[in-house]
Amino acid sequence: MTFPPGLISLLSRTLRRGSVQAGKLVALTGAGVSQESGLRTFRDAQTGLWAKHKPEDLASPQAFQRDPKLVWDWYAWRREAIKGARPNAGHYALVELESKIPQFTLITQNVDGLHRMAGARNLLELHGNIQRARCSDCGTYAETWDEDSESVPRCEECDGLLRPDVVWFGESLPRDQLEKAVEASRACDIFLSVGTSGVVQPAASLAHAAKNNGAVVVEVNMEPTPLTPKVDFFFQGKSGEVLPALVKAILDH
Ligand code: BJW
Ligand code: ZN
Repeated sequence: MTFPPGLISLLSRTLRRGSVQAGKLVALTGAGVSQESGLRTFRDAQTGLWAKHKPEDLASPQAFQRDPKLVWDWYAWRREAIKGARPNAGHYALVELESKIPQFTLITQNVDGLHRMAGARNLLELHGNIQRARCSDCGTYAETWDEDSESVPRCEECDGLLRPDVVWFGESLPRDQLEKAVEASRACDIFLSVGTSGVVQPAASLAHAAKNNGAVVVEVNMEPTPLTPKVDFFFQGKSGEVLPALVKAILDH
């Protein structure tokens, strides 16, 4: 895979090099990055028991209110799939970039924890983490719960229903994570959008905030997205192949 020399020289200016002020890089990831770890992307067709449900109809407070058991079971099913998943070459390429770039921020919409498992450190999780649960009434975090229970597990403090600690449609994102993400996106020199359909707000607006503040925007995706016409560089392909090749090109520069 070859990359435009102009982009590679721009990217190499973010590397740690003596005392010269290095450029800032922000990477935003979505479910496509975990696809090569065997996890289905959010908007992929669901299989088996879940084929008749649209993910958008399950990931909401209204769905949980209507049928808490259905929503809890969907997340339990997804947690089970994530249990066996391991980070892939795309996750590790981003960790390698982080080790070489002093001003690197990774923003993820993924709730699967694979970036952290790969070793990412300066990581902002915008949509929470599927491995955690909290009370839907009092907000207390639960350390453990009975996954095989016939009903939705309950809070030890107030007996409220437990829910996954993720951000559903219509809910606010964790304020500190979002503020840091907006700040980093506005201040960066290069913004890399990887494996996201770019339709869910406010995450989707980060690339535009970066662009409006003068950053070069680079996209990696299997398919064009609504962001593609606005980016400076678009690489069509799997993140587990494109990202390692891009990192190699920068480090060989
Ligand atoms: C590969 C690949 C490979 C495949 N390599 N690529 C402004 C305008 C209109 C609406 C709104 C607005 N502001 C807010 C809203 C409402 C709403 C929203 O955005 N709706 C849109 C759908 C229209 N946003 C919200 O409600 C947010 N809250 C909020 O803003 O609060 C204030 C507010 C509320 C209401 C009104 C106004 C203000 C909260 C959003 C929370 C999103 N939560 C979810 C669920 C998390 C838990 C769970 O996982 O169940 O987060 S939804 C889902 O989408 C999940 C994802 O993180 C997120 C993004 O999806 P992602 O990652 O992009 O995945 P996919 O599947 O869509 O795409 C995968 C991509 O990968 C594809 O492009 C493939 O081609 C590609 N790919 N394999 C590279 N190997
Ligand atoms: Zn409670």
